[in-house]
Amino acid sequence: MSSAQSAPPPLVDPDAEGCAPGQRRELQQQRLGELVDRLLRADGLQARRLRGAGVRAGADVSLEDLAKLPLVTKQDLWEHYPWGLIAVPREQVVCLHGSSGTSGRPTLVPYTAVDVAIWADVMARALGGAGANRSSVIQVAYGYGLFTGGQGMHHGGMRLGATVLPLSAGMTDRQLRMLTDLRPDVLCCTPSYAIYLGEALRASGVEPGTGSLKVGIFGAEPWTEGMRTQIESLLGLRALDIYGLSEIIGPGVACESLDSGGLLNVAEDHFYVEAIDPEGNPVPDGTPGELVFSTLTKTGMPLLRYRSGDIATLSGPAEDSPRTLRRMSKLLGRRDDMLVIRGVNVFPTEIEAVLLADSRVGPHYLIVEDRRAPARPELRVAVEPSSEAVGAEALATELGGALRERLGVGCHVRVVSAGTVPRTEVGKARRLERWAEGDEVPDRWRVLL
Ligand code: DLL
Repeated sequence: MSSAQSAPPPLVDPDAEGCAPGQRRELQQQRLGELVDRLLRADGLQARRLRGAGVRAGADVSLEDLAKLPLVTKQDLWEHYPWGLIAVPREQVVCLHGSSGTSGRPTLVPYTAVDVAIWADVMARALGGAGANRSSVIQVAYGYGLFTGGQGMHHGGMRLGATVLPLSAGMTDRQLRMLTDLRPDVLCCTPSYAIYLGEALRASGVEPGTGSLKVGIFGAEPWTEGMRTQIESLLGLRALDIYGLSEIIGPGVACESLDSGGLLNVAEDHFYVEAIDPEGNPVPDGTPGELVFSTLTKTGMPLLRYRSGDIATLSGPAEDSPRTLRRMSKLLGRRDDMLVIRGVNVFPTEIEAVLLADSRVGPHYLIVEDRRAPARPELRVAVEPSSEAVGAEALATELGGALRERLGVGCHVRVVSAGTVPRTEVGKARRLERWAEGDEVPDRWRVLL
């Protein structure tokens, strides 16, 4: 770890992270042309759509006109399962990764050696921006497997020259043992597992701040500023956000650094980012929009204008930082997670922000969108008290009031006994349930009615 956390951590790749924005734009323009040429040569779905839009060569396309080009969606990838929109001969594919997805069918993504090298580079930058260096020991508690979390951190840590401890997710006793025996300074895992681990650490008698950890790099699922505070106090470290998606590369598409002012630096020399409204029009910086990425340099499954479904705001680089990359906010939600309750748009993250701002609420909770009576959709929230001393009735009433004020819509809050909400040890937390017309409410959730 860099010893002085107040000084910005040094750039791992100064040309890429610190060049003048105008110079980067020229590089992006050149790479965009090369990407379009690669897609046209591959002669697949994206080439057909490009030709349909009148594009005959990379030279026809400019960054200014990008918004006029066709978009690619997850549906397109599913329709080309299992090899996706592969653009190279199969022999050039060195590995596949992907995500299990909520609708059953995984999204698989083929990587070439070039792609893995890009991934290692952007992940080394992410780790460096968090203060890690060659002497760091990085405990990787993201899952290893098809999921990109473990492997992405692993590639980046090795590229940085640090020592990687590939524990994967779960087996909490072993995680605690390694924290004690090897004294890692960097922890990488999902934010929900960070809380789980922090609670386990505390239960084992270790006081926060007395351990070796200095920074944690948490992502792969939504988490709020409230969770950040909770994780920092449980684990005694600085908690940073990292964002990515398998379709684009995995983790490392964007990441917070110690000096990025709470926003995430986008690796925009490799992944050009746009934010669009539901009609597909670009939104100005600072306005929430759906993130759309173009993989300027990837070769296995290059994507032009991939709709991520993720909502965030974009902004320029941090002032006074050597990093000149554009930044994105923490994710505000997903296009398809947006709940419309009696005409009011609600993102689960807004509910979480209210819950986690109240110290009487424990870290495990569940949000239910109840549409069993389609004409009268309801929001239900189950929370666990943070201690036995908490008065359940008063908490439920006060949270109900705070939620109505924040969301503009009423919400049924139930305080359930500790241990009722399912825990996440491995994989991503599920904090949102949806009940549709005709659904039976599972027995364990009758308490919510
Ligand atoms: O979750 C890649 C990743 C691994 C990111 C480890 C960070 C750390 P997928 O499994 O394909 O890839 O899921 C991608 O997860 O579209 C977001 O909706 C969500 N997501 C990823 N990072 C964040 C984050 C990995 N920091 C999907 N905050 C994305 C909120 C996130 N949601």
